[in-house]
Amino acid sequence: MMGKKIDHIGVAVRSIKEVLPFYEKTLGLTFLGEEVVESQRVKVAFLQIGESKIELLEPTSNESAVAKFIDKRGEGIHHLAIGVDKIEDRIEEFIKNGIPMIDEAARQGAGGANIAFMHPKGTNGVLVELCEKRGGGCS
Ligand code: CMX
Repeated sequence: MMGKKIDHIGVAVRSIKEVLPFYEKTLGLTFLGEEVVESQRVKVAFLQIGESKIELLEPTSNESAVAKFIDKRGEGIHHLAIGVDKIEDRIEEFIKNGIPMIDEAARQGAGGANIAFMHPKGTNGVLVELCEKRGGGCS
């Protein structure tokens, strides 16, 4: 099987600070930390939920893909991240099978993980992230 588990679900928010009490206090999830991913123009925060995580995504610029998403659709579920092994092999397979990839090579995401996004036009409207951990987290 290609996917090992759901690594995380990405949720687009206007302000991590404003929504964090809902996830931490109301839902009782454990806050794992936050970081800025400059290349994606987002600040991210992770919360543990079982063996998976919720990733809150706050745009740091109006040019960010997440800012564009919130403008068009409002806050809400932004992407599904699937944990995989050998991400470069997975990407190669998908390209060979004509599946549209946003990233045709893995790049570095939050926590130093290797990630690649698949285009929602090839996945029935869901932005899917492939995520390979090399000791760190995924973004
Ligand atoms: N989920 C599902 N569909 C999405 C989407 C999302 N998150 N974001 C955009 N789309 C859809 C749009 O609704 C639109 O559909 P229609 O053509 O049917 O209207 C289509 O994709 C094109 O959207 P757009 O607003 O014109 O935006 P772009 O084409 O400029 O960009 C996308 C869309 C997915 C290629 C871009 O957002 C992208 O490259 N995303 C991957 C990177 C990313 O999201 N980074 C932020 C998170 C980083 C992290 O986790 O570290």
